Amino acid sequence: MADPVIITAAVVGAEVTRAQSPHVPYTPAEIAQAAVDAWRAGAAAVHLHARWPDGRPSQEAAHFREILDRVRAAGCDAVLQCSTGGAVGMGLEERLGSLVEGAEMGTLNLGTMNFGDEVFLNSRPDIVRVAARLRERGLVAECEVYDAGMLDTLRWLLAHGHLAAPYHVQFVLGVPGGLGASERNLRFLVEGLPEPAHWTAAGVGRAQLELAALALRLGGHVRVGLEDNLYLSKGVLARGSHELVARAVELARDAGRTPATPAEARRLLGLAP
Ligand code: KMH
Ligand code: ZN
Repeated sequence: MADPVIITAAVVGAEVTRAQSPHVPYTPAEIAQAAVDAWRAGAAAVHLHARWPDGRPSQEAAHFREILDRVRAAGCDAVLQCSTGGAVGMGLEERLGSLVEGAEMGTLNLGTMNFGDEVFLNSRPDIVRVAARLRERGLVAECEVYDAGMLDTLRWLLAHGHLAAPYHVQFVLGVPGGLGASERNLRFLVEGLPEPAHWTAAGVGRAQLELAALALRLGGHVRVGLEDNLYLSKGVLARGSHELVARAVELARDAGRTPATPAEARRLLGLAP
């Protein structure tokens, strides 16, 4: 019997804009509302970025604090995961501004890569620094893997004591510059995971729901939401990440998997109850 599936909602990233979809949340209030809506639709965890009110990416602690406070004030008990990736071009200390009180997980991006037409910088010393900060704050690392070699970096971190269980692996496939979102690629990555092998898959763009269906079949967890994909189906914009979460819930049921509650997600992720 496969584990319950943790559905993570990535409600806004650093790249999508209101010019692409009017449903992209910007202010802390809008982002918090998107997170709560996604939780109500069945997400057990939310992956969070922040924006300035004009839409520019922000890693300001004050923005993250406001988002987390609003989410909890709404009675939402979803697992709260803050991005340390931020946006391409940000400095490392700026990126770490997101790790505020109340966060439970933080992302750990496992390598430098082309990210569209830009370069997402994550040198090995910087990765070690982020891992140390997560450990100091008592946060579980969500290891973001965009390409196959990043799994070797994961193994290196583990072998050198920079990272230890509990940690979680997030395969983000389909970023232009990273590994494509194909079944062959996901199977290859899953086979290469070190133990304990807890993983989620996120497909970028139109691959999102297809990759979610595949991850469900392979026993993994899924991430959906506007950070990675704006469309519910061809030409139909999702009116929020909650619509994509609702679709992921249907796909889970079709695959014979039960959506995890936040309490179940915390148990699976090794987080405090
Ligand atoms: N915005 C991307 C450059 C993360 O959240 O840690 C990085 C990102 C990863 O979104
Ligand atoms: Zn992100």
